[in-house]
Amino acid sequence: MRVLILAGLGAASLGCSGLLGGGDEDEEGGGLFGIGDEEDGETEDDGSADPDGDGLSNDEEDELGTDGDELDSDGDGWNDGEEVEGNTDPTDDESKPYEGGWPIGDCAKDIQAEGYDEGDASRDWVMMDQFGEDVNLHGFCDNVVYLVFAAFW
Ligand SMILES: [Ca+2]
Ligand SMILES: [Ca+2]
Ligand SMILES: [Ca+2]
Repeated sequence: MRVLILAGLGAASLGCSGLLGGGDEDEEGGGLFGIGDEEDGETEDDGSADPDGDGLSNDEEDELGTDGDELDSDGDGWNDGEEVEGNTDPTDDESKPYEGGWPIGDCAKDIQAEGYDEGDASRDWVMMDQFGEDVNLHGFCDNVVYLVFAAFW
């Protein structure tokens, strides 16, 4: 009877070791049994994984030309996912979301400027806002823009 109990504990111990083992090496220093070596089975080769946590999968990062291991590929202070959501270029540090809070329209890159006559799609131009940030007219393409001009002599 006593021999059977010991044999049962031995089998249970081997079962736990097998479940938690996860590999021969502790790759990320998570301690015994390989805990933390991989998050939810994600690996860098997994196209649907997001190892840098920017909200973009490895496949999306490949398509955009961004770094799948870098939260902010162009170093402009905005992470790649925020840039895609904000319709800016995550590979261009000059292109970033408008800090004044106004969303940049997805249509900004599709505008065909015609000129300055009545009914024309205006050429794009840049002005500085109250925060000292450059603002492009075409960035507001999804919105009604009310322009006020004045001249003084
Ligand atoms: Ca990512
Ligand atoms: Ca960025
Ligand atoms: Ca950018």
